[in-house]
Amino acid sequence: MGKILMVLATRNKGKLAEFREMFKDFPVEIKSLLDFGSIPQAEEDGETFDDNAYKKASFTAKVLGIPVVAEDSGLVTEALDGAPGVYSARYAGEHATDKENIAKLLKEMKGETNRAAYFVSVISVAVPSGPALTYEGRCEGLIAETPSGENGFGYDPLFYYPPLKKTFAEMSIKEKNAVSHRGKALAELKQEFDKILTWIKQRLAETKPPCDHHDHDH
Ligand code: ITT
Repeated sequence: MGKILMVLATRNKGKLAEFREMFKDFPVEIKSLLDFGSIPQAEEDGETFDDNAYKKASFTAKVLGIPVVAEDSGLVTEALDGAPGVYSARYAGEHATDKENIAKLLKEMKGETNRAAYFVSVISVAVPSGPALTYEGRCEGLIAETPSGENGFGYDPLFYYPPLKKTFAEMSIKEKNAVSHRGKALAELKQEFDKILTWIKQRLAETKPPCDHHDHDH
């Protein structure tokens, strides 16, 4: 059987690698926006992860005219009233690097004894006509006092996961996927995969013009 194409509306290579690892035993080929050259970018101005995941997925599905998967994620800390939250990617400024974001978070957390935090991942599967399905995962941990580890991306060197006594940056992709916010959301997506494909087919059939039966009926 041929592979099913999954277009992931992301330019984040770390996310892409985690999606690919999760689906490596599935007949799925994952492409990202990095494979499409320059296409318009969705505005990520939502107040919630849900809003932004849906915006990215539905906008890109409309632009490309095919079903699209998008993910919005971020780090939520108790001590900073939820920051960096939906601003996680640009916490230290519009085009901030991971290093700059880490430095800013460490500065803001300086002297805080409450280091509790969690990561959230919301995955949205959208068709060009608008409807979407949503999956969510969370992972609780602590903000470390100093960065540790080389793997992963974003805030991984600062996110300490007590059950494994490691930061996310000290884990392999496989280890991280087994416990992370994204891994949990992806596990749900995988489990529901057949249902999602059926849902997509139904949505695509609904939006076809009523008399457009030429291809299959004759
Ligand atoms: P796309 O919108 O192109 O997918 P992005 O990096 O802008 O990429 P988001 O808007 O979802 O993605 O921002 C998520 C940010 O949250 C990300 O840039 C990291 O800073 C942080 N983040 C999310 N998941 C993470 C993870 O597993 N490990 C470390 N940091 C993470």
